[in-house]
Amino acid sequence: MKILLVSANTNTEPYAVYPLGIEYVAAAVADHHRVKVVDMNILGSTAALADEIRSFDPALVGIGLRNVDNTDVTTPKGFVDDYRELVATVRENSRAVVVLGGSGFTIFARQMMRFLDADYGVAGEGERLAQLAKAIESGRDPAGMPGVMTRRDAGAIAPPLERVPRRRFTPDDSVLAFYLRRGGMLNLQTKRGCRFRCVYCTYPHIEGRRMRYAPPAEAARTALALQDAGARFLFITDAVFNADFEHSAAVAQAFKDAGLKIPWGAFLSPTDPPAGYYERLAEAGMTHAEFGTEALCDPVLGAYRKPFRTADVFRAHRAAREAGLHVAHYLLLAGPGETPETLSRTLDNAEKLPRCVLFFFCGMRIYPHTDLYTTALREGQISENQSLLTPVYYRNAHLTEAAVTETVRRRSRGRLNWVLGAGGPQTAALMSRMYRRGYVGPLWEYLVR
Ligand code: B12
Repeated sequence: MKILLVSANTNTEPYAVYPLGIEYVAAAVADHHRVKVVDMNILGSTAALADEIRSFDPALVGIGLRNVDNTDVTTPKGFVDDYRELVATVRENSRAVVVLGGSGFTIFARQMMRFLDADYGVAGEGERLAQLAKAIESGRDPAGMPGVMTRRDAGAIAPPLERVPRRRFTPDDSVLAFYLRRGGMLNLQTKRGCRFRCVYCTYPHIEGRRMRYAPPAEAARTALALQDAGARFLFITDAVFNADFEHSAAVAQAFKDAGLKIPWGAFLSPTDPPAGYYERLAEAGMTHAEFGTEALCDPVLGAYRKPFRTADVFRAHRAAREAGLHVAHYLLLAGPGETPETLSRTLDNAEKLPRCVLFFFCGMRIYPHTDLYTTALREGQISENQSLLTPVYYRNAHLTEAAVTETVRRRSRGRLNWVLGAGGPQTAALMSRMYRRGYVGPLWEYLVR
């Protein structure tokens, strides 16, 4: 059958992100169906989408929902109303079956099915669309298939696939050109799954807890293919790249052996690294380390259930800096356990981290399928039937988000390297001007002080 896959993401803050998830889904169905991928970042309007639908005339339209909102209390933005308009456009222009998927969908699958009035959804890994499409084509009822949601049956997330599917990167020039013009950044996944138990985090739900690895040589082949297609920077999208020191170091070694020339970056946990770890990554071309640090105060790190303590952060920071990497830390303030004293301690310690950028997120969004959700339920902050599609932030007993934002704003005055949230629209506008002038990559290194 004809399948149209739509990447619905039009968020360009901090920058436009290449739709990697849709690429995996397209590869999973391409052998048995005629597949076309469209990207709302490129189409630009639902009118243009309507034209695509009418000319391709698909029997199934799969819509990839990556973001629900920007999780930023300082400049909040939501995207689900746009998605509703998108589904309405599909309905007005075809009789195709509508299937939803993507990380944002996976977090809120039940609510999204209802809110967007979809026929089916695939929660978790979208490669399972292959089985769903087969069932639809042969007239079988897909209810009960792993990961499949129907109108009647809410279903459950499927157990993770045994292996990370091999990426079949077949460059689509128009899509590539769009992203290559804006910072030259493409992305790459070297494993799926997250074994950590951070109280607020959705990653183990989206990707599963069991880590499944792409063979390092295969990751390196993909990296080279991306480089050959024109990428000038690679972002590794793994939940936590160094969650397995051995595999991540082997991936770096494979990049080096394959002769990868372009720089790359990744999300890391500031756990105490083995000797020489960051040197090995740097020698293989890593330039940007983005640490999910969240707090610099041990009782808060404990309450967030982070797998490290403040002393580890300083050690990881030093090791990454000594290896010559650009370093950023993401901080997540006002979660459970935060008090005015712990906040001061985190900010005092932040001042002691030399030569880096700090991104401060002032408020912890409550997501279903997390321990924070259970805590917020128990504390009466949310109710069981409440939809969290419109963000609800954890209500800290001692501090409001506004008070925390004000404190961070005050203490960050005059410091270019202390950024509220991801920087908001001004930062994104500045970045896109720099991209137009030929700058490459995440660009936050220009703020390092
Ligand atoms: C890496 C990452 C980033 C990197 C991306 C770098 C890059 N160049 O690629 C950076 C740091 C830039 C980033 C930024 C942001 N991110 Co982010 N990011 C991630 C992360 C960790 C991985 C995303 C990824 O690429 N995964 C790998 C691909 C292969 O997986 P996938 O896209 O999920 O696709 C699979 C399935 O979802 C499904 N699928 C996908 N599409 C479709 C379509 C159909 C039809 C079907 C059936 C299935 C399907 O199948 C795919 C293959 O199995 C996720 C969390 C996570 N663990 O998923 C958050 C996540 C996507 N980010 C999130 C957010 C909020 C943001 C920001 C808004 C944050 C901010 N305030 O700046 C920005 C938005 C950027 C933008 N322009 O859109 C949220 C989205 C949920 C929400 N609240 O909206 C997530 C889920 C994290 C969270 N808080 O839970 N992010």
